[in-house]
Amino acid sequence: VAPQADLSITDHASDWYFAVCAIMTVSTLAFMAMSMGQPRGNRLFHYITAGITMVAAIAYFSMGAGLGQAPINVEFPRPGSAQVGSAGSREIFYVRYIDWFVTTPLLLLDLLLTAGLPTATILITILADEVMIVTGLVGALTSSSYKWGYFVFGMLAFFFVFYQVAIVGLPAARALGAQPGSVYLRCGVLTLGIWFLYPIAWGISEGGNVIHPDSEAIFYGILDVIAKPIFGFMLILGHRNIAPADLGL
Ligand code: RET
Repeated sequence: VAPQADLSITDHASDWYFAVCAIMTVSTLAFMAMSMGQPRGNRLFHYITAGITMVAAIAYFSMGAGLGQAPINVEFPRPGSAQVGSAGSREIFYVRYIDWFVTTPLLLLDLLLTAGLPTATILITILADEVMIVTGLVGALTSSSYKWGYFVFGMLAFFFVFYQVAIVGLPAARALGAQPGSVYLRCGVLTLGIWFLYPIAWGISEGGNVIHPDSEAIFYGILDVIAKPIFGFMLILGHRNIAPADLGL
């Protein structure tokens, strides 16, 4: 296996991380500006979505500065690295998980409120989501192969979230009318399609130590831009044609 390119973008003051920080910041300002064109009672989805990108902007600021990370011991360094077969270390950006712990429940709230689901259904889905993120964090910080145990718990929680969004949410959104049905379908498909790639990124980064942390930065960065700002614009533009009262809000 050829050595993997070391782009030195996870060392310190990374332009890539700061670029994603800028995208998140500009999106936050755009969502707040868009809210001003609406009566106060119609701003719920703008506020939730702006909160999501604001938290991400701060997480990316931290990672750009080389902060919010800690090294863990890795027994089998990635293929191609000079340390193959020996012990080494890998930086784990735990600040991602602090971001996700706050923002993934808000993303689910955006989606599940659009489907008008009962409070109990929304709460249990968010609880499963928090289990998914925390097991991912603890697994990422674990050096021994017990980390894969945490990954399995996280995947089980993820399947529960997936089920609620796909099987429970879609018919509920459609029952509310053509507009909520179509916004939910578009945003839901985007969400499930993108969220599915996170455990894959985890498996080859924090999990298996297969790709360089620089590649991890690019992988998660692209996913985060699609899952937060792009999802957010789709959702907010879709809600222009839906009255909050139609969703029971
Ligand atoms: C982990 C590892 C444990 C198993 C699973 C995971 C899924 C994470 C997901 C994260 C989504 C993050 C988003 C961030 C927005 O910018 C924790 C990686 C299933 C789905 C949408």
